[in-house]
Amino acid sequence: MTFTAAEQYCRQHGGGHLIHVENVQENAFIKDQLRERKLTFVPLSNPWWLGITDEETEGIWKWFDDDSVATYTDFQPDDHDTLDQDCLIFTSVYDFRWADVQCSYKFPPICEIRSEHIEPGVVG
Ligand SMILES: [Ca+2]
Ligand SMILES: [Ca+2]
Repeated sequence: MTFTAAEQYCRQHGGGHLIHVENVQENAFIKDQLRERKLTFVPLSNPWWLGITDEETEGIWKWFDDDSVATYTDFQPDDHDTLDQDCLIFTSVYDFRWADVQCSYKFPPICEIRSEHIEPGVVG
């Protein structure tokens, strides 16, 4: 699903949002979870949406849930300031560092409800 559809999905499944990664500990936790999952999805780059975008101001990444500017980020090098790529994914291509892509691409969401992380495989 697209970035917008993914956020909608999270709201409709438990009232959460696409994941907001606050700090290095949370990021490491999620990356570990993603690494443990087998690469059964197509494409095999195993992409997952984060709840963040720089659609409003190019290069200023804001979390979608509370409109706050990201303080902690884990961009894969040299790939977070492309004009037409305003959304971010975790992808195994970069060992789950964050890569920017077009928001219209279709990837699965990682939803977050408060401090719990719920992945699509779990919620159906
Ligand atoms: Ca969080
Ligand atoms: Ca951009």
